[in-house]
Amino acid sequence: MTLSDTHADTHADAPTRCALGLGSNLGDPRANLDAAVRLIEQTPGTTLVARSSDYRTPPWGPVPQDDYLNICVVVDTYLSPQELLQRCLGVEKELGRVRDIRWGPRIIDVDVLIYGIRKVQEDNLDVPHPRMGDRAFVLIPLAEIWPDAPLGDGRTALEALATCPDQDGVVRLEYAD
Ligand code: PH2
Ligand code: MG
Ligand code: MG
Repeated sequence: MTLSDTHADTHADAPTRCALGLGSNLGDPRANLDAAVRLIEQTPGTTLVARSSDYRTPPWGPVPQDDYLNICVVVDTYLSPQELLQRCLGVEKELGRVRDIRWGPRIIDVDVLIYGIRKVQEDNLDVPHPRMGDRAFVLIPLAEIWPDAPLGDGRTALEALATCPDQDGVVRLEYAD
């Protein structure tokens, strides 16, 4: 056991590079994503390193619903994995998310995708996110800002894109303003 294993990450002497996946398909998705990124930026012990472009993505999963806007952000944080998760849930709550249908429409979803090279398997948190390697709505924005992101299965985000299905439906948005 190293010294750092004995301390909460909050007291680590170096921050951990993490990736978060954000999505919205209710209300004003662009405004929701912007508001979520602002809240993430304001998180104590956390620095925003990069934000991807916005992508319009077809809804994935069994629930018929509107297209999503998806982005990824990279942060360096002193928060522990659980603290980071709680912050993500707090951001969702602050923006008015109500949880009802699994995989259903949402004002905002903020998922912890990657926490350094750590594997975390707890009741409420599974990191690296076990399904990100085959979800174009996650991989495309992630590879844009962190191509070398470690997916936990030995592949980087960019490598996984080579075999990721459903990429055609994902459209990078360019705003006039
Ligand atoms: N999130 C889901 C279910 N389906 N589809 C897209 N395109 N983007 C998402 O973020 C998304 C989804 C549940 O988290
Ligand atoms: Mg979520
Ligand atoms: Mg999600």
